[in-house]
Amino acid sequence: MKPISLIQFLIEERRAGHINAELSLLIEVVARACKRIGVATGKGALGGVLGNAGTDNVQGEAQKKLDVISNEILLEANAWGGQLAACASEEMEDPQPIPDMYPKGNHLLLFDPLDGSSNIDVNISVGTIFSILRCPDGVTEPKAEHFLQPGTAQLAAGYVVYGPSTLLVLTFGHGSHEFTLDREVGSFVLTRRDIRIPEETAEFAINMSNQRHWEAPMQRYVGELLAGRDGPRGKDFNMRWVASMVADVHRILTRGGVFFYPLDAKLRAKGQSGKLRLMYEANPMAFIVEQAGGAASTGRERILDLQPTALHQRVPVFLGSKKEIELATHYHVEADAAV
Ligand code: P6P
Repeated sequence: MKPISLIQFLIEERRAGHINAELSLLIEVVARACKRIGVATGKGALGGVLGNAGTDNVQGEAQKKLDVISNEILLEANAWGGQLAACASEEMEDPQPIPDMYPKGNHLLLFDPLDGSSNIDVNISVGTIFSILRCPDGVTEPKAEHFLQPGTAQLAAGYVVYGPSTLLVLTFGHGSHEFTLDREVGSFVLTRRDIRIPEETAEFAINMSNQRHWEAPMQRYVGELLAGRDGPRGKDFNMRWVASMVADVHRILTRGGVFFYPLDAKLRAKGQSGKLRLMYEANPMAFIVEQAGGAASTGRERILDLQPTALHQRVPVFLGSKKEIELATHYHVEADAAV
């Protein structure tokens, strides 16, 4: 059977009552903007856009030129469509309102325009992560507090990974689905419907260089994986760490696995409650992973249940194959209870 395009898929989902016309159109606009981001990142050195922009983002991190370009592409693409009331981005301190000359809609869009951008200059896959919320009724000038909704309130979430192929993974609460960009035609084509993450795995992703800073339950859990078949788990584990969340998460959605960015003593010393951001990294990825049969926690509680307190707040992230996330979370909860 001929594979269907993103647009046809969205129309079918509208007929099924899983999505409304405004949200469907918003997803198409974001997907189209991501195609443009893919073109910009794909030019590499030829595009004159590698390297640092010479500015820092709200996180105090040096911005890559492509961070700024990707952010602009998403803002421009979403300004005139009429589906949004405002946007929020990792690259901007405050939400960006829709310009007055355009109609406003009932949605809020949050994004990390180019996650993993430190990998661009070494030609490793990077990606865009986005989350869509409903704008509270009667709010015409959304402020940061209007974005502070728990992950369970997300209407849709997705990422685009700019790798050997450009892939969009999308959920709006009825499974997680993968689309591959047909670069000759310029459209996303459905390549995996209703992705399922295996509940078991033998592959984990974590930045091992932080091991000495981890909390005891994290040391215990990873120590058991490293002990392999001679240890309590009775099997050998493999390790991957791309240092590009979108690439690591996509591998997990493709063949299972677990991803950890735990809170550790190094982050605590900086006064941070994690490395990754809740609103536009952890929440959208948690929604996608749960819809694919996986699990996502902070090591102590379900990510999607968290009540956000700040637009750029950071959280620990454990996500992937359900049984492993449940075990790692159990070790942390058990350790807390023993205190
Ligand atoms: P580290 C990229 O900067 C990022 O936000 C995620 O994409 C990635 O998983 C993580 O940070 C990598 O962090 O400390 O290993 O460089």
